[in-house]
Amino acid sequence: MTNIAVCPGSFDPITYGHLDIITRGAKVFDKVHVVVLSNSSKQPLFTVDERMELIRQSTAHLPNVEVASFQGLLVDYAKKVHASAIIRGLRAVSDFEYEMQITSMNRVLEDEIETFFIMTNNQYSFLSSSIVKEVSKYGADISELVPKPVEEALKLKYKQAR
Ligand code: COD
Repeated sequence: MTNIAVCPGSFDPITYGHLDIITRGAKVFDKVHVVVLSNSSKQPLFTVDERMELIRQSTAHLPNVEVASFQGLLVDYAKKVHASAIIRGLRAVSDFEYEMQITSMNRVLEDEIETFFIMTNNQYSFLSSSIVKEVSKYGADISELVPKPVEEALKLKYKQAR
């Protein structure tokens, strides 16, 4: 039996924190689908296609990772690709309440799919897409926080916006 997991997120844009949980998930599951979904409480900087391309470039070295996007419910995507698991990352206590809420909602929608949490690597415990965008906007060095293609895409985005 192939163990398939979905690693969902906004990935606006992918950071080393995301990449760390994707990499660790890919060691445990036979296949990991990294899927860009819409979070109705967030206004994205990058288009869905841009986010997917940045994830593709950043995960090209991981042969069992596939990148996709989906307009709709996460559990519907998981069923479509026959995934038995959802992978999420946990940083701080502040993540817990939100994660518990969406995990419970997903379980109400589909109780056959289990959510697994991967604890952040200490090195990335403070890291989020929002904080990267915030400092990048003012020209800070983000080379330790995001893969190279993301660093370049952010430079371009903010130069165009200025
Ligand atoms: N270390 C470890 N994990 C991290 C780090 C880090 N530094 N940074 C981020 N992560 C984890 C997050 O905790 C999360 O688990 C994952 O990476 C993705 O993070 P984001 O911020 O890119 O993605 P979110 O939280 O905005 O994703 C929310 C979804 C888009 C998955 C959600 O809104 C969704 O499922 N939307 C589709 C509609 C749906 O099905 N809704 C029902 C559920 S409410």
